Amino acid sequence: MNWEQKNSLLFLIRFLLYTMLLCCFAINPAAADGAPVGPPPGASGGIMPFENTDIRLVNERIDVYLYRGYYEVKVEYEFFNEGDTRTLTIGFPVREAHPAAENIENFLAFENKDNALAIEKIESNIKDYSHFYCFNAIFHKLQKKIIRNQYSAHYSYESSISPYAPYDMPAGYRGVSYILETGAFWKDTIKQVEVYFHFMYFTTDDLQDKYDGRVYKALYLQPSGYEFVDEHTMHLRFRDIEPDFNIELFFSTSQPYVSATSELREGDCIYKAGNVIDNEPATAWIEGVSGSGIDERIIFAIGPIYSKEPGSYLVKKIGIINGFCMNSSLFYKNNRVKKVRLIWYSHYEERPERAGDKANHHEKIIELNDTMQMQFIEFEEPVRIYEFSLEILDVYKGSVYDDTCLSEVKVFYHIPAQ
Ligand SMILES: [Ca+2]
Ligand SMILES: [Ca+2]
Repeated sequence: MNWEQKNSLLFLIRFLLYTMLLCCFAINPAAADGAPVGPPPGASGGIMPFENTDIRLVNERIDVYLYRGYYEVKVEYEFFNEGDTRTLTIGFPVREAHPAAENIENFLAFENKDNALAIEKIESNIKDYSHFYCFNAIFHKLQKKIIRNQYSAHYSYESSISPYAPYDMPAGYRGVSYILETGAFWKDTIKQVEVYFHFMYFTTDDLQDKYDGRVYKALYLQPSGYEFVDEHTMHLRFRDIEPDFNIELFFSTSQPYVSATSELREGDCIYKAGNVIDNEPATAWIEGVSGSGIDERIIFAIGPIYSKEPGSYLVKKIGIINGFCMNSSLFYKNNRVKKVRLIWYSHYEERPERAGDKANHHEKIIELNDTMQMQFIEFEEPVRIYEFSLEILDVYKGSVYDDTCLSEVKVFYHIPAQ
């Protein structure tokens, strides 16, 4: 590797401040902006970033894709070399993960269009960083260069209250972080940094404040100043910055946990309860008892299920796609729900079915339409729901099968005004 060295008192002071800052944020597995790296002066083994005086990081775009069990990050850097042609080792530092979270996986680097660069994992010389993913890139004199990185990572503390959290968070939050500070090792300021968070398995509607005696925000982003581009995309922009901060996102969705009193099995295929929350009308929950499935129930736990704390959500309406909506032929061959009992509990109880707390138990009987469109159970005022179930009371008979189906159930939450 072609190492470069630069060492000034000023740089060391800044570097110390910078590593101190990192310690404060050591809560997530995180990767950072690629920085020019080299061996530290007078030390053997390990590497650390150094200040670069020729190459400017002009623009940077960070796309974070939030999936159910992990997230994926894609970064595109646009560099401009104001000096002579040189080969530089760029290091992407990886922070030691919180023990509850896993580290970064599948790290890749590309230059120009799709030219993959060889990656070498090198020990870090910096406290809190376990190693750097390094690759070499040639920067030609007075030339623009595009470099892309991508990796996947696991969310931090999705199921417990973290003692490391920067503010009080109840259980069930997911954390994502990206260290922007290392971008400051390039020459001058970064002209523009754009960050997009893509919600791949939920929408802004699913972001939900939590209540358990107090209110916890569903979305916490540092720094603030985001905007929603659409219901799946959040955007942040910085102009002309020498980054001295990092990006920290915590979010809480209210994806229900679904179960049912029975599920139809046909060979390897299970028409499981979870099919009603996959945002796919072509998949359905089908009751698994002989006959029409009267009295069978599908149950939605929407409260913070990992928590022993009482908690609940404010629900404004529940959307239902009736029947088996893969196509209209299957819709009419199978039963559809005609009458349903909605039962809900406002707060957590050890055994809600048998509980004697009448104030916590609510129900409502609803007639559903025989249609493939989404229909709604609306509440006059938002109601507090910890858990609810739908019980089949009557059906529209199918022309072929005596199996009752539901394709989708979507909970619409009340989001309080700011
Ligand atoms: Ca479905
Ligand atoms: Ca049946």
